Amino acid sequence: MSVVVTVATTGPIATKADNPNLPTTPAEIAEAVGHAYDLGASVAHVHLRDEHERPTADLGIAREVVQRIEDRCPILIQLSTGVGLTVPFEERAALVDLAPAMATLNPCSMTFGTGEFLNPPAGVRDLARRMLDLGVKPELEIYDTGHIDECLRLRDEGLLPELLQFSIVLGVRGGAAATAENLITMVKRLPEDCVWQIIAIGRSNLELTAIGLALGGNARAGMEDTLYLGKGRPAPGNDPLVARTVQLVRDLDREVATVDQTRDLLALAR
Ligand code: KMH
Ligand code: ZN
Repeated sequence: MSVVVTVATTGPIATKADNPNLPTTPAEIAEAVGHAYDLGASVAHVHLRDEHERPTADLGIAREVVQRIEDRCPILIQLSTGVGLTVPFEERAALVDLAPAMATLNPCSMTFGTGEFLNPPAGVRDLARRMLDLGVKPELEIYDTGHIDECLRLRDEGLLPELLQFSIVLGVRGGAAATAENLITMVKRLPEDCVWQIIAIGRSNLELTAIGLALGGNARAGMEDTLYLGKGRPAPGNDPLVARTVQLVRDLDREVATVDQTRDLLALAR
């Protein structure tokens, strides 16, 4: 089966002070996404920043970023409703009203680095219902095994569409560590008939992405997940991170999915 490659150019926390090549303005984000599309990515996971590089759910900035990406390429847009730790849940949730093809759904509150990531049960349910009504496909971000159980509860409550789509996030302080053992444990706990990818934060990014691909998962690449190409080698941008992931897919004798194939593989609304 073809592999869906998602690019995550920016994320909620790092700034240009951490790596000056991090795209943060709408033009920079759209340009990085456009390059990733040219390299083989079919999904863009998008975080927004304000003029001070702070994470934001500002709808004007969101519209501008979406428009710039759409002007550049037909990549499928997945807006992050995680947004950033400082942005209130209701503002984050309102982003799905722009009706992107996809958006993230984080099922549980947790410690996240040195901060708090708030995803209250009632708010998560309202957001899931809104996404279902709007035909916005949720990508379920799971940071520990209990998050899988919570997603299955949402499914049983009729709040999720067919073909659950999971991101197994490993390496966030407050969630499961980025180890192969944790990845295998999480994969074994997933329901049958779902699609998934590993989001490996930090220095194990490449190895765990490779293991995820070998286990049959999809792949994600970009500066949201690691600012480095290797130890002591800051990434000069998103391009080499995406390019090496696409190469990895091909070296494993799998094909990179086109946008059209991705729509089918992820059972997206047409
Ligand atoms: N950077 C991820 C680990 C989301 O996009 O919904 C967390 C995140 C969630 O950014
Ligand atoms: Zn994200």
